This record gives sequence, C-alpha cells and structure tokens, in this order.
Amino acid sequence: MTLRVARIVLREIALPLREPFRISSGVTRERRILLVELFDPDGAAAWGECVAGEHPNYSPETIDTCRHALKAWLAPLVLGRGFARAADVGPALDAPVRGHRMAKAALEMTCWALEAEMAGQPLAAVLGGTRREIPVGISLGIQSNPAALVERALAARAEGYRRVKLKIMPGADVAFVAAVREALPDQVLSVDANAAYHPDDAEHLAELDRFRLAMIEQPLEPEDLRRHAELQRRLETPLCLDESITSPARAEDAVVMGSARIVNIKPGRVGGHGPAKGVHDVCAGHGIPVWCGGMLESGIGRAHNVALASLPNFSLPGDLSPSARYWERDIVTPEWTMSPDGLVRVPFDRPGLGVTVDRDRVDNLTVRREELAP
Ligand code: OSB
Ligand code: MG
Repeated sequence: MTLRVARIVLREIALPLREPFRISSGVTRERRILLVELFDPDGAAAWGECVAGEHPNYSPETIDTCRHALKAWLAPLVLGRGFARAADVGPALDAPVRGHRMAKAALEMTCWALEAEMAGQPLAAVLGGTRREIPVGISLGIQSNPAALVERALAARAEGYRRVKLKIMPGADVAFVAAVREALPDQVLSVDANAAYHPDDAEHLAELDRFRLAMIEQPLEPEDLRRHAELQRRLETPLCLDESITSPARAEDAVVMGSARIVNIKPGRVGGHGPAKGVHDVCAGHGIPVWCGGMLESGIGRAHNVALASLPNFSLPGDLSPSARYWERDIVTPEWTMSPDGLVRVPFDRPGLGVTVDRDRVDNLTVRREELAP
C-alpha cells in the first residue's frame, strides 16, 4: 500500500473557548484553528489539526506562519508523491526545511491518519499504542486571585480529574499554590510556568517544594537546558520540560544532563507522530515517564493526542480534557468525554481517528479555505 496525497484542503476555523485561558505570556479567548484535510487519489480522506496559536507566545510559530509554510514549502513535498508509509513523511519534510515543526506536524500527523484510514485500523494501533484508557489531567489557567483558582480546582476534583495543573507566573505562584494545596490536601497537583522564570528565581521556586507537587513544568526559557539542570539540582520537586523538548535528540540531551525527570510530549510541538514516538522511546530507554500535553485542540487534534498517548510509556495523566471543558460544541461526533474516575477511552474499536468530523459544523465555522494540488 502506497500513501499518495492528491489534494490538500486547508481551512481556518474560529472556535470560541467557553472560558478565557491565561498563561504567563498571554490569554486565549478564541482559538483560530488551522485544519488539514488530505485526499488520496481513490477518495480516502483524513483530518489533522495544526496546534500553533495566534501569537508567538508559546513557540515562534503561529497559525499564519504555519499556513505559509504549508503552502509554500511543505505541501509541495508531499503532493503527488508516493510514500511507502506515513513514517517516511517526516524525514521528507525535514531534509529541505528547517524548523516549522508545528506546520510539519499538521501535515505529518494527517498522513498517519490517512494511513490508518486506508488500512482500516485505529490510529492508536498504527502508532503502536496499547493502552485502552488514559488518565486525564486538567490544566487550569491563571486566575485573578487564589480563591478563584481554588474554586476551579475543587470543581476539577469533583469531575474526577486524576491530576490538576496550575498555571503560574511571578506574582501568581506561591500563594495560589498554597491555597489550592490547603483545599485539596490529597490531589495530585502540578504547576506550569511556560518559561516565566529566570535562573535567579531558584530560591523563590524552592518555596514550591513544600507543596508536594508532582512536577514543575518548564520554569525557564526553552533553549536553556543547562540552567534547568542546575535548577533541578536545587529542587526536590521533579522538573518536567515542555517547550524545551523539540526532538528526540533534544529529549536525550535534557534527560542525560538532568534538566528534566519527566517529559511532556505534544506531537504538534516536535514535528508529528514520528518524532513524538522518538521522544517517547528515548524517555522510555532512560526510565523517564512521559505524558501527553495539550494545546487547546479541537476534537480532531485530541483524537491524534489520545491515539499517541496510548503508547506504553505515557504513564502519567495527560492534558486530554473532554470536549465540553473547552467548547460549547466540538466539531467531532461523538464528542470526547471522560469517565467519572478521570479516564478517556482510546477508540480501538473504530478505524482512523475514531471520531467523525461534523462537516456542516466545520463549514459553518470556516473563515478561510484553500485547496492545494500538484
Ligand atoms: O503549556 O501546556 C501548555 C495551552 C496552550 C499553550 C501551552 C499550554 C497549554 C495548556 C493547555 O496547558 C492544556 C490543554 O489543552 O488542556
Ligand atoms: Mg506546558
């Protein structure tokens, strides 16, 4: 079976979040989402989603740089060409194009979905996944005061989440975490700084050690593995890296240097499912647990993340919240749900993504559509 892409449809949809989501570097109220649809010459089709945000506040890429990269450089490398398997697509994109990992991931991941569709297999199986259900954690945005955060953390526990992650930044950290820990003495808690701190803040960050956090995620700037390693030596709490981990080699560097004891894997951040599997394998080889991060994806991106998170070393709860946490209504059926004990079921009983894209709803939300062909 050869993978051939005869036509690519890029669309931008606008999907308002039910609640604004604030991280240290900015707030998101509505997601502008770039969707990718691939068609093989015989009519098989598959969907994927680009995770880039509207502003370059998480990574240098944005939805607009991704659209440009896909149209100008990446789509022409795939259109009209045959691939023996989806795993060959990533290397074909990497050879002539540096960086632009989120744009590459959108195309590469959709090729994996197409391979799964054509094989009549669930994407999770094609990726090598084994887990039938995955524990779910929630990521709570920065709130205006500790009481507001406590309220949301209590609601999250009541919903059954296996882990509650609090976004922090200077000025919204120790007092906020203290209040939540007091209200939820036994809940698995973690924090995520999205690179808001400086190496000089080590002493301040050490104040978090007393809250028994499962991890502190990405305290320092993404490039700086060495100072993460120095910080880890000063802290009891494990560090987890997100933005810093851009490839399997970088994951290996981080682990060997002692910059992280846990790794967050987002396939969109590392260039797709192929490199995400590579990061997973490197970490497994070093005894480093991983979990699947989220980028406020629609139900399409979530399908890809859930499939990936079924791989064996995803032993910690992922940011895989159900559709209703983000959207009034998702763009897939069935919508993503979570069991009362905080698990998401991997759709091993259906081929491809395991969900159906609601095409009418996507059409209604589309603000821009472009068709690419050889
Ligand atoms: O750092 O994990 C992050 C959202 C946007 C940008 C960065 C991050 C996040 C999240 C969202 O934490 C998690 C989710 O999708 O539920
Ligand atoms: Mg993060």
